[in-house]
Amino acid sequence: MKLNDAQCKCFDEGGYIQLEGLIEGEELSQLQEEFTRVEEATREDWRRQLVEGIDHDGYGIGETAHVVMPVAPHSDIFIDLLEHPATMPVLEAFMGPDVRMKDNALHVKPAGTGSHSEWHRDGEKIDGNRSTAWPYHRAHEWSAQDRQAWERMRACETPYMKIKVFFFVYDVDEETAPFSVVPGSHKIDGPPPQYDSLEDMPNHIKLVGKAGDAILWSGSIWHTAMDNTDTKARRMLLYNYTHFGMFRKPEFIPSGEFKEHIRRRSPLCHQLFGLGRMARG
Ligand SMILES: O=C(O)CCC(=O)C(=O)O
Repeated sequence: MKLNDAQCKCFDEGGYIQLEGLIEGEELSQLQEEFTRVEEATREDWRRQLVEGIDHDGYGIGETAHVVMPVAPHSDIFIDLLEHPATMPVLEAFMGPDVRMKDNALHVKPAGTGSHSEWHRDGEKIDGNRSTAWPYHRAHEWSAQDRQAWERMRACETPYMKIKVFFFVYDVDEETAPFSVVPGSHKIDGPPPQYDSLEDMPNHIKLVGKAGDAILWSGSIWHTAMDNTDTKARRMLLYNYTHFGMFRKPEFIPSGEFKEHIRRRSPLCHQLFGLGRMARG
């Protein structure tokens, strides 16, 4: 699935896009089943971590979020979503031919919990420094072949450094801690302003939707999770993409049996896991 010109403009100007109904019917039921299986299987570990003390992470692991990172080794269905045929063309059109997964997670935000984040934009460690710039700083170092591939696939002037894809596994309403953004803020310099209440951020919008929808967003956009004031948990799958050669934590680099498993999958999958670049015709 390729975005039309209006959708491309919308993503580039707004810094995000929501794609509806990417997973439906039997596939959605299977995804929900697998999600529940992993959530149940890891619940005790999560509770233990809460008691023993936890390494709080960008996704808010703690009382306000049950997070399983990485989730990919838990089921092929989670790997399928990493290389989903509707999201990959968007990632390539805005990032280029060397896109690679940085991290992936199952994320449950329990009913009645406060937000696990504040308004922020994601930063990346670049040459030892944390940067929040949205253009990819090393695109000028691409090989001639990559530059040609980019000319064929690109839908924007300058490749983005980071895009994240969040799949809604169940419906997300205004009360269900919706992921929220300030459209267009991905190209503004500097950190977002802070307010006493997350709700006070001017011009923010709450990205609500149905199970099976996905939101794709620039890591540089001002964003946060809202409070979950609902009686149901928010359940999402999070995929984070940067470029081949950029930093990632060791737990996201496949090893052992899982690496062999990935080797049996598509060339695109090899690339996304960083096992090797995919040939581009
Ligand atoms: O869980 C959320 O909605 C917020 C996630 C977030 O802040 C991030 O991915 O940087």
